[in-house]
Amino acid sequence: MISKTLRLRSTFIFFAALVLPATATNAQPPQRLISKLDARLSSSVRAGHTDTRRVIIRTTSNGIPRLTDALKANRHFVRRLHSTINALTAHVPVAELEGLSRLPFVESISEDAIVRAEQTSSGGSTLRGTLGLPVQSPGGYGVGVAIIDSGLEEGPEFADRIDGFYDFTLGGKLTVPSDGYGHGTHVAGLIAGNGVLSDQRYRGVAPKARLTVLKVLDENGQGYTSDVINAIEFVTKHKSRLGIDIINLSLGHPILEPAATDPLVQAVEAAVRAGIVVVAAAGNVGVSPSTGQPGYAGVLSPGNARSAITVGSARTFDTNLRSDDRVADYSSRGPTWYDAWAKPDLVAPGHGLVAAAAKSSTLYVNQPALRVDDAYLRLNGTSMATAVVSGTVALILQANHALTPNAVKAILQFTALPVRDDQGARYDVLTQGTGSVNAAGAIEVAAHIDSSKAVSSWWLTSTLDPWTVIDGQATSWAESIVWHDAASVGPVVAVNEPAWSENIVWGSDDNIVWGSSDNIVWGSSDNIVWGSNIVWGSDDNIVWGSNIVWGNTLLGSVYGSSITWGMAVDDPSQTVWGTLNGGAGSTGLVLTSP
Ligand SMILES: [Ca+2]
Repeated sequence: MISKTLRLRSTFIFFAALVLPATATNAQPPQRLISKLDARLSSSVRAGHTDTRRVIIRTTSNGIPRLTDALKANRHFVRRLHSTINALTAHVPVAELEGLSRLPFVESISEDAIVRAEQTSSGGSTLRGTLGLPVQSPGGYGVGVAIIDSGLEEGPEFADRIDGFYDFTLGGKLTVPSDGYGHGTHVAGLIAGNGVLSDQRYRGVAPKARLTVLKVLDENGQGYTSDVINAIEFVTKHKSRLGIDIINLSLGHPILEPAATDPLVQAVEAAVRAGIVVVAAAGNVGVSPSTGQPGYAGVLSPGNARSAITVGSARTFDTNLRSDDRVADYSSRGPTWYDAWAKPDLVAPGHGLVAAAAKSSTLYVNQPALRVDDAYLRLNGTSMATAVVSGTVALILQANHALTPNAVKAILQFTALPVRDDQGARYDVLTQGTGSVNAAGAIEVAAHIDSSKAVSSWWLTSTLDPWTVIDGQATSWAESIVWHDAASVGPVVAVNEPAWSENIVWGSDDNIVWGSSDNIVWGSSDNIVWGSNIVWGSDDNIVWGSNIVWGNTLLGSVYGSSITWGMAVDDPSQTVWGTLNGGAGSTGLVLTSP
């Protein structure tokens, strides 16, 4: 019992791979903004420019008619209406911008098109855009997110949306919010920061969501498994009272035992059974330290919980466009140790993301190179990607609050947009899951589901096009999910499957029938999905040779000599899985400990 307790209190690995200090820049001091105007427009107004600009003006929810009247009265040309975001694009002389901004129903004025180029060059401001989301909405209104992390530093980015702060490094005491490390505040900012300190440039994914924060990591980003479990249990027990729909876990530790006995996994599974969507980081250990090559089996606990939504990190290169995205090398790949389950479930933007800074935190104080505009930090990692998915889940639930965690996960996988490598080939499913999160597509599906339809019947209320247009580029959805070890192709989210109506453990029921579900995720040992550079079973080339992650001693003692899994490969679909090689029969794969 004593040794068990000690092992549970294993140290966490903190996932935000820090951005290295950039070369010194000769940045100009930030210019104070004129209220409601973006930086360039503020500068132009101050300089007394006399030209006319093309600007995007956002209004309060009912402000568009009054704004249109005001513009027409001054004979200004309204170019385009953006009704879903309560905005329009118009041509307005610089000299009139400040006066226009004072109208009570005007929320902000931004330069059109040119602002986007500014955002690209400065980076980090394309998060909502690349998710297919307008700047202003949706915001996850009415949805509650529990963030189990290093805490949170209060500020205008979160205003009055913090429902409670519980310090589980002190046994779960209800206390005043704080964040000694700064990681939790950044995660919270990505999920729900309102961008008020950047004129919405660094607005989070669900800026109307409510937050409950449970501190489990210290000022160095470390904590104990037991504290995390306590926090998850607390949230699960008080789900209704606290109004929590989602748990964000941007943390984890090496997988030390099968999921069936892993206590952290069990806590996660219990939370999901209680109806909470749990989003977990895959880990940042995708690269073998000995070879510098991406490798497999680096997913950490609790990312090995089948019902969790396990998230890897994609690089967006600060463009909305999806075709230039790549999976980050450091993003942990599947399969999971012991169980050999397919993970991650999907990837999400996680690299170079800018979000709220905790100004008293270790990260902010000791790492000035991470700061952006004083009020923000730029961080990388699957922690950040996890937060992006948690925010997306809040938007999905806002669109349809009746969806179960399994249904939410299926929708996320089904609508994900597959990412391709430099050669144009799809990353395999153990690297990216089904693809990179597609908030716009996922919301569209969720909004068209009638959850009152009988189990096993069609529940979509209209026909949907299985693609999403982002930055003018139409990209097809993955249109598949991974259930157990099989890739299921077909209209799996169009029907109210038993697995969507009940909170059974994801992948546990072999009797579910849908589409063609025989496509095993990984191939035979001769046709390994992970490419020629990685030789499975050789401790020089794989992630688990790393002392940081596993440690030879630990592996030897926990593991014994080997584990084995074998999967028959039955007609895998090249079109779905890209790099997966076919071929019937399999000798199975044998993992040997280093
Ligand atoms: Ca991009």
